Amino acid sequence: MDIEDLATRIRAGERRALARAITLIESGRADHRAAARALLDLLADAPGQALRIGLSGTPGVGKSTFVESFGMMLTGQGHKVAVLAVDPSSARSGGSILGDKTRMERLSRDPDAFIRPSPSQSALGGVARRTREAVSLCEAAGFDIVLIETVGVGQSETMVAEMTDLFILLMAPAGGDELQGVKRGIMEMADLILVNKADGDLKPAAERTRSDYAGALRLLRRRPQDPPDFPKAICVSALQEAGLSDAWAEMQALAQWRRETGHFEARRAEQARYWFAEEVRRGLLARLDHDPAMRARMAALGAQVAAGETSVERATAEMLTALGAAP
Ligand SMILES: Nc1nc2c(ncn2[C@@H]2O[C@H](COP(=O)(O)OP(=O)(O)O)[C@@H](O)[C@H]2O)c(=O)[nH]1
Ligand SMILES: [Mg+2]
Repeated sequence: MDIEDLATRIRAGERRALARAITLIESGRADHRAAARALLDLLADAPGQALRIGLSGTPGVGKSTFVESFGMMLTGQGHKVAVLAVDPSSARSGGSILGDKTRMERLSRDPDAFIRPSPSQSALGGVARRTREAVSLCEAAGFDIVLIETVGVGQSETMVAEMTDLFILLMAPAGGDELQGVKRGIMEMADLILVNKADGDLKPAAERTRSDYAGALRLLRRRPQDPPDFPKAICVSALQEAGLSDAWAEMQALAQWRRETGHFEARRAEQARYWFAEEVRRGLLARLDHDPAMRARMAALGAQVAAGETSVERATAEMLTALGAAP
């Protein structure tokens, strides 16, 4: 594979080259990893950083429908939009990707959009690395808006929030006057809550839900990275394409305020520090799990500890020394 040629074609904005490069970074093969690193290195100085937007919400809330209509609105305004999906459950429910493709039919045919479904991979750490690398590739290819869609399960939201500039939570209208069982941590991460399906019979419920969340957000928190009138909750209808330009105006206003106050760059710097530390931890653990010599040593020391031939403490010190991480 000619990595230089691939890099050139990505810089030229070729979507097929971009898709191939993402397949390369998704591969676990050692030679592919080396090629992926070389590619990312070649593209490291590529101009143009995108606004990175995370989008989360439980299955069925309308994420794919929203991405389709929101994405179409943005490309209509001259933006180039990349959509990446993070779905830790997709290994099990392969069907969700098919569903997404049909719901994003217009966007997937739009020459100014690029859609990449979630790789069916299990370990969240691996997904995190691949998604971050995919974001870099999309930016190198000239996409100025990167949407990362994730389902509201497990740690995937935290992971997506740690790699985006804005984190949007999509909600459905609640049936009664009760707040939906949203985890507090997610409410604390959200920069903007969009209550979707504010149309037809659901409209009054959506408005009630919106006002409940707006109240809850005000009570819940005050963060330094928010302007005085944030966090906000607004109503949208992805299906009827209503409220989308309002939602975009709020996102832009928030990003602009953060840029002017230094919070935008500070957050990116903090994220870089976070992922650096994560990757080092991951690398150490990977060595423990995959390096045959280390595994053999682990097994041998484990057997000695079990047989009472050495103490837990002594075996631990020996193992950590072997890993180059002497206690
Ligand atoms: N009434 C209404 N239905 C919607 C809206 N957005 C999505 N839906 C419907 O909700 C269902 C789930 O949508 P989907 O985009 O697949 O949700 P996802 O699982 O979060 O990606 C589909 O039947 C959509 O047609 C909306 O704004 N209004
Ligand atoms: Mg979906």
